[in-house]
Amino acid sequence: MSPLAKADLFPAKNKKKIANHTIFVSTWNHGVPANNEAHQVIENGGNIVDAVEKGVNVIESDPRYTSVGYGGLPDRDGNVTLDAALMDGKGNAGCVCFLQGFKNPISIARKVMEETPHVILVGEGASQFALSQGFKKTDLLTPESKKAWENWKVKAEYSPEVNVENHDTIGLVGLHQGELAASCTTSGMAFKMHGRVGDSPILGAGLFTDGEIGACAATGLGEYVLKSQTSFLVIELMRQGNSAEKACHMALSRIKEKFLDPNPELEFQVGLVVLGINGDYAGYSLLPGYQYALTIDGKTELIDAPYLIHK
Ligand code: SD4
Repeated sequence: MSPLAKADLFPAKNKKKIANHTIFVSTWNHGVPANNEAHQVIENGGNIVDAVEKGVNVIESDPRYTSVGYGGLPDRDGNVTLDAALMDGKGNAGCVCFLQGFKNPISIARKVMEETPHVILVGEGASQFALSQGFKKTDLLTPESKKAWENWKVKAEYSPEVNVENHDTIGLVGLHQGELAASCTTSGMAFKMHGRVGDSPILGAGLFTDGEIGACAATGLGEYVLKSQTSFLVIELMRQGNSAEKACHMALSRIKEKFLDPNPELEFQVGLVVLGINGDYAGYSLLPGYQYALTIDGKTELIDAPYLIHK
């Protein structure tokens, strides 16, 4: 039997030519400043990995966003624990999970990618690595996030909210001169169990990049994104010739059929951003209320995403 050609094993149907534009797509309203920064990095001569890292750094460092980095809401014991990952189109990737005391976990994830033989570092080991790379320890709990935790403790009920304040995890996917990359960073679900890690730092779930096809990132209730390998699935559906929007629709339908349809009492949000090598982009969510930011050659808009479940 003759060996299968690569094209038979991984057929990229409808492969279109590489888009000659610089495009960023990111989750939620905080995607606007993130995309703008990412575009500026390109303008200043940076590459696509620099752009998706520095773009989300802006949100990580801003305490007004209580779902990412500094000022992120803590776990139920009052600890801010961060997850982040970055992946380029060649399959290089770095991830940090359950990281405490550093403002910019995405930059530490990038160092894991570039400076270690590994892909994922967690907890204390990730902290030691960060210190060895010159990152400074910071207290991430702001007076506001501490107060929110103290208010939560009065009832101490864990119930993930849909579309919290119109921001959540930031996932950013970008394309420049035929190079793709994705980043994803979060403080995870507010008031989660200590030690919980979500989808955001896990390749295939919270993000995935294939340089021949596209890049995808996810936000929302990570447990279901993990169990569905949503970002990987979206890219594989695009490989089969589906548009970015159709691939999102199909991947979110998988979550609905598997988890929501059999359990009518369940309600949770999952939102996606996707960008194909050909410039085809989409944002899509399970429920209404999700927005994504789109920047094409420096022009940014915030878009209400189409959604799957119309009640
Ligand atoms: C997670 N997807 O940790 C992330 C962020 C989040 O509601 O908190 N979503 O599950």
